[in-house]
Amino acid sequence: MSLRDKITRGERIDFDEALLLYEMDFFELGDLADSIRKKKHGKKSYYNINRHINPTNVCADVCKFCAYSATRKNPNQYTMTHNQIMEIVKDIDSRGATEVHIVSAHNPNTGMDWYLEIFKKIKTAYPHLHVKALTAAEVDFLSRQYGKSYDEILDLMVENGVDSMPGGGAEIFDEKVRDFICKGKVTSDQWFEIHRKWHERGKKSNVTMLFGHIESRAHRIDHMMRIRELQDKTGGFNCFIPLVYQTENNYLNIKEPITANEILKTMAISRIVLDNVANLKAYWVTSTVNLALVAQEFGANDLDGTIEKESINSAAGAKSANGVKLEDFRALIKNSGFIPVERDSLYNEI
Ligand code: V47
Repeated sequence: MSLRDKITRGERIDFDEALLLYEMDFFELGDLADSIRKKKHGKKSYYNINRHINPTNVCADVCKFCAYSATRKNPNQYTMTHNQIMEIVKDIDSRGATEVHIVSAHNPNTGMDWYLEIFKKIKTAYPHLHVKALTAAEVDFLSRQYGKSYDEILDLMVENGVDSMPGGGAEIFDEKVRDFICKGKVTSDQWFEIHRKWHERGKKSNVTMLFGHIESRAHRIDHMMRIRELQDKTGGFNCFIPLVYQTENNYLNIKEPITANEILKTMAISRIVLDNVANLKAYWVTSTVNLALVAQEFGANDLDGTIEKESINSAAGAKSANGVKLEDFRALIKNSGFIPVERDSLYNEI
């Protein structure tokens, strides 16, 4: 049986087969991913009305790909007060947002309550807002910094009103690549341990992959395989988000950025390999809006959201600092031949 037939029949493929997909004709590969997308989601493309808040850029860890952290190339440190964060939340709530996505650097100076109590404040004032917050990298940082176990931190997150966890900090799971690009931060095993424990609490999370830097195709496939393995056990991942590495203002110093073809191939392959993860997000912030629209033909069924403000990827060159207008976003999805559908953070249609 050919690989194409195997995939068309819905059979699971292994590591070597997944790697072979990179050699397949570009449009044939896109067609295969698209047929899976159509079976699962038809022509619907999901988005949500959300706001990213990055409350501090002071960081105890050093990741070579990061342009956001203030301890490196960016001399402008900031740490928001809870009042400043609440002002932002008040504003977005009045304009119809359903989700706040809160991710910080690893700031050793704020105390643990600064990280956790803000969620309770948001939930108390806006119980209808979904709070997606704290990556596994932050959980690991808080655990190390304040001598608490992962279980204790995760329980505090639940108590304080965190609804789901974002997928950041995954980077590339291969240990050698990880050691080079972000040594000292949460390890791959720890990243999975934290998400497994979170899923065991009945909660959902996302998972990212940072690609287009020093990793090989095999590292990307390995990354996907590890995700598929945990998802078989817990079913807790809502969405896979391949993040395209942005080249500016960081220490990885990649001279040849990844091509659009390779990005689309990787999206399509992830749709095929991750047969147990329902949603594939083309995160327009790192892929550009135009390529995210094309990615809809290569398996992607989610375009994230309006975002409004974003600091991590835009620091490294992404053109995302001010988000995108809702009407423009819907029109773009429609004009590209898909049906824009607003979703909540757990992928219920609104
Ligand atoms: O973990 C850092 C990445 C991530 C760069 O869960 C970079 O819904 C590209 O995780 N080039 C944070 N990427 C963002 C993130 C995310 C984004 C959108 C949605 C969700 C979700 C999660 O940003 C970090 C890191 O992998 N990042 N530097 C860079 N130079």
